[in-house]
Amino acid sequence: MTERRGKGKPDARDDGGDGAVSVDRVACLDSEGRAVGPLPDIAHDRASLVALYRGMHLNRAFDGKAIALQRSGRLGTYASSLGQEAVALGIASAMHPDDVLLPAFREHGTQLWRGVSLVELFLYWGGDERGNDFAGPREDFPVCIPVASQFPHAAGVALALSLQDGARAAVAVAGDGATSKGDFYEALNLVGVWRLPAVFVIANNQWAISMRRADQTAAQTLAQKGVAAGVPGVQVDGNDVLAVRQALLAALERARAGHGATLIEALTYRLGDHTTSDDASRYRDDHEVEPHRVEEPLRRLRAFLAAEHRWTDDEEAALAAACAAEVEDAAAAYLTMAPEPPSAMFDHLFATLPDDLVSQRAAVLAAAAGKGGGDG
Ligand SMILES: Cc1ncc(C[n+]2csc(CCOP(=O)(O)OP(=O)(O)O)c2C)c(N)n1
Ligand SMILES: [Mg+2]
Repeated sequence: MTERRGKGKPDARDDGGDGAVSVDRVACLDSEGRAVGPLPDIAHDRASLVALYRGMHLNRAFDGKAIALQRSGRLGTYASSLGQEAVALGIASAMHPDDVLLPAFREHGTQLWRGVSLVELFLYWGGDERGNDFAGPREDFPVCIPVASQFPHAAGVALALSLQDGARAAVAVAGDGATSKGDFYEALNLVGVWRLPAVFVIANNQWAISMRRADQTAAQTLAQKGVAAGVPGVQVDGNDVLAVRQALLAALERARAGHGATLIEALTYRLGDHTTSDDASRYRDDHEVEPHRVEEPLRRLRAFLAAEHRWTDDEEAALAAACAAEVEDAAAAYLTMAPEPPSAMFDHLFATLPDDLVSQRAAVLAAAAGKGGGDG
């Protein structure tokens, strides 16, 4: 692992702005999968690396199927994580099972690794609240669509965890655009001043829908946004799963030791559309995207596996086929499940329905019954 302190401008706005702030940057592998310095132990452990690689493959297979289902009218609007799989798996593989994840909406790979099932993910993206009631990590938060609102929640979770035995941490994930929100700054301030066991991960994929990173904020890096809150910020190569994992391990260790929160900016790129409702070609030239395809994380880890662990084409084909089959089976199971009645939107939100919503719930059911639906 290589750590550089304040050298160059790895993800800077190229405006020569003054007041540059030094941030560390973590990297393990270059885009061809070659070591850029001493590697962490996991790099020498074939089985663990293959497990990570499998997690990234499964993430990508899920993405592909989800988009196909949306295009054929069998899933709702979907947010792809194409190109961001190293962020997802780097986070997942560093966390303890009893840490608490507060994801945004592209952390499918993190959720899968932590035990959310493929069927539950399909259900969620199909608009079925049962997908958020996952059997696996019961204390993890569901997908968070309101941008940056997971950060105040994470501060609250971290406060609760700090009042317990201090052995657990809250990990919140969001995008570059989320760092422009008040929620982000307020939560960062709290986890800083109360030295809470929290890790805030920013998946900087360079775009917030159609807005470029450089048009979003004048900060030279997003990591340095921690400085004013007294929270150390670090940049990491977000296409390098080993580097993301190392950055998370260090931050989690710090949190568990009672030293407080860390802000991690993972530099990556959104290779796909913002969601299935978007058409990025309307605001982004393919020439810009092309070089980032070479940087993408699966290609990189595969190159390392081939060079250092004799990963073969046959093993690659078998792994891809196994992931595809797992996703197909889950999609088939999802498609055979009867949807919940429309009253489910009330039932999953409240333990006890407030009085003023009782009549609304009844009206929804009556309307559904009128259309041949019902509560059945
Ligand atoms: C509070 C709020 N405002 C606006 C939106 C609409 N919206 C959804 S995603 C998004 C951009 C998010 O960009 P970024 O934080 O970089 O995450 P990315 O989508 O790139 O992963 C916006 C504005 C929203 N979901 N929530
Ligand atoms: Mg973004």
